[in-house]
Amino acid sequence: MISIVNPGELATRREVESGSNEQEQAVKEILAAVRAEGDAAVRRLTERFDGARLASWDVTEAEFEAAYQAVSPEFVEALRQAAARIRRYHEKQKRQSWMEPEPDGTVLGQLIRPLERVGVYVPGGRAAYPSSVLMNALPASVAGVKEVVMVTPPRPDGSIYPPTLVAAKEAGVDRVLKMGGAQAVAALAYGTETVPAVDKIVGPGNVYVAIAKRLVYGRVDIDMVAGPSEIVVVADETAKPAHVAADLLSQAEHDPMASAVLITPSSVLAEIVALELEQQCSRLERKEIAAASLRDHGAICITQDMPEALAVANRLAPEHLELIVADPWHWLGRVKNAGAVFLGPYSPEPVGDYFAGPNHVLPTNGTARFFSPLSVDDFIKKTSLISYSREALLRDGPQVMRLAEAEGLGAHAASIGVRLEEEEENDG
Ligand code: HSO
Ligand code: ZN
Repeated sequence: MISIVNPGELATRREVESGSNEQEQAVKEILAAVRAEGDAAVRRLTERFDGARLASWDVTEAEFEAAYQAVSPEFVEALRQAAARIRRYHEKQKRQSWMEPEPDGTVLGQLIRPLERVGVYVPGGRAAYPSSVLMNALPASVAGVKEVVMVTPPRPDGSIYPPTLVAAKEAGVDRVLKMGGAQAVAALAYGTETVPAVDKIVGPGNVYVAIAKRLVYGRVDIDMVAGPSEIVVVADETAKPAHVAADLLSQAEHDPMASAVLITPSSVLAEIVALELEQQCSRLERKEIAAASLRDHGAICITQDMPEALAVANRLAPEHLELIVADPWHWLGRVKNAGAVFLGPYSPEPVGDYFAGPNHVLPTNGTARFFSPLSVDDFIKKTSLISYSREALLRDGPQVMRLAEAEGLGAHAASIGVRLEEEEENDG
């Protein structure tokens, strides 16, 4: 089922679908319709694509209450504990505004301000993960965003998957709107009679949602477009094969396009994990998905030694990297590219997907070379502060004028010059 390969045979990137021309054309038409007609277009498209006729798309308090009744109290409690841990972790990411006086009285600094309003897209159907609602909405709330608006496509009867609604409440989402697809992205980007325009749209969606986000980027900010899940496990002979196989399968079950790779210097471990994968996969509810993922995008890679294993992992730059080795903290020093690192035998990746605290929205498909996990930073912006003193302007003014003149920008030079001349007159 899974192939055993040499380091040289490992593919580093997968072709991820970015949408066809026809799909892009369809999305452009939807964006234009919502922009021109507002709510009427969203209503029409929701009927067409989701088969739902809605009196109102705002989820009411009564609907939230019904959602709580529909899930188990144990689920609510687990979600609450997860939310508390995620909140606490993200609190540590908050930055302070700063101001620094210089001896001459000049003050420079940086203001940190939250975005005013953010839209969180939550897919419908089976990909409606309550955990992702927490991971997208909580950092916004910690950043101090005034209003978090969530959109999610309704089921044909106009309802929303109850765990999604419970997660929205627990994450402090202010409004949940029953709309999805490119029309929901358009409504958030342009605003309609009833939907306020937001400053940023985050959250995963299907190819139409991804195209729509790409097209509205610039009018609003967007998060990166996440690809299928990935896991790389670097393990040595101290790792339990059953654990390694279970962890690989935990990501393989997400998507036939997901990728799960074991890198190990131990050929013995490699052989046993291959057998374990067969056995464990056959017992999974989602065995078809996991098997397709392992067959098409999975691999076990045998290396000479641990340094080579880490070098291969860095080349893959995986979304998730597990180090199940004798001294994981020692090898951490060699990790350059990974969205999240899981150290030691008691840190299976799902603990990070749901509970530990760090965000599970992570860079995929090799982009951990330059992208970071979703964080509070994604929901703030910075403003530079400059307050020059008289003394400083007299000192630096001539230099500024030289630079302006070299660029042929006389008005720039004059805005300095007029002040310097005035000061000279006053002195003389
Ligand atoms: N592993 C996924 C997140 C997720 N797993 C949600 C379960 N639910 C991408 O990091
Ligand atoms: Zn997962």
